[in-house]
Amino acid sequence: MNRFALPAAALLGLVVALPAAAQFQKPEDAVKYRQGAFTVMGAHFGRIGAMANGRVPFDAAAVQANAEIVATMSKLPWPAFVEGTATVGNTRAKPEIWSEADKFKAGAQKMQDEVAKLNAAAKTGNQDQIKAAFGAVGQSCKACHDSYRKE
Ligand code: ASC
Repeated sequence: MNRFALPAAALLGLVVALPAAAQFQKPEDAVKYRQGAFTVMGAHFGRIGAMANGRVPFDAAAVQANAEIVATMSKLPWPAFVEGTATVGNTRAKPEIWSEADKFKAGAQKMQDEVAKLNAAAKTGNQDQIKAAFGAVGQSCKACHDSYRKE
């Protein structure tokens, strides 16, 4: 391990643990951050979907690489749902995200859990397991979109 590895890990832990609002200079920055995280996650999830649905040939290594990225990205958007950012910029976030914070948090956790299972399935290379896990992740995405995202 190089001499920067430990301080870098400690810094990442600190950043993740900081209060949400303190991580963003402006409300707009929080909106852009969470949208960016979801965009990257969706792009890589979509590449797995193309293989799960047979639109492009199955490639176990590509599934693994994309699932790893989805797993990392799935952890990032949540601190960016800063209180008071339901009307900022072009957000489609509904106010229920904050008025039903416990339910929103549970949905976010469910998605991360299903993504972790997809990542585990990806490592097996088993297409049936990957397809099943892909479907469960998609449902967990949709559940929150239905309740907490505007049209
Ligand atoms: C995707 C993607 C989503 C989810 C959702 C599942 O590929 O970008 O937001 O699946 O459409 O219903």
